[in-house]
Amino acid sequence: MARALIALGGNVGDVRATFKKAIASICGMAQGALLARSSDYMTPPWGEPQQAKFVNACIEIETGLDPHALLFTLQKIETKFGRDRGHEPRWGPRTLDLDLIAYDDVSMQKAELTLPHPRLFERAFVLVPLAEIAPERVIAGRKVASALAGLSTEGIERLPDLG
Ligand code: PH2
Ligand code: MG
Ligand code: MG
Repeated sequence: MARALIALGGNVGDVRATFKKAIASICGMAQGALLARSSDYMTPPWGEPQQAKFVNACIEIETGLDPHALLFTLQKIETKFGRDRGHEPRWGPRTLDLDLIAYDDVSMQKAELTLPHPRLFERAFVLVPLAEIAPERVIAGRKVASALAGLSTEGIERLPDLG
């Protein structure tokens, strides 16, 4: 079994309800188990500021799938929850985005999949939830908590747990 870190994001619909169902789908479809789940965070939109705030979170799972099979599974789950990759602007609004951040210590650069995620260290909306569940994790030679210390977290708010 491998361990994978996955970032969740969305800003269309009831995103927190979508996350709950999507996490159950991920665990079912990835022959996996949920090892950790961060809180949900409200985050200012990055890339394209003229849109609703996002909700972001991170999870760690154990999975029997290889990286490509896991990526394909995450894309299927995005589609199931209303994502339409063919008809959406690059940094625009979406119901559900599932990004594979890291898979064990695998490093790969393929057109369809780069591991660890190449833009991880630019994005406080990924590092804040990630630091909640894996502050000591070293990814691409950098400790998550220290990578976060170098970024602005302005406007990022932890949301209270849903009952
Ligand atoms: N995802 C995007 C574009 N911008 N901004 C935040 N805060 N969080 C996201 O998950 C996000 C974004 C497109 O995938
Ligand atoms: Mg993303
Ligand atoms: Mg994505």
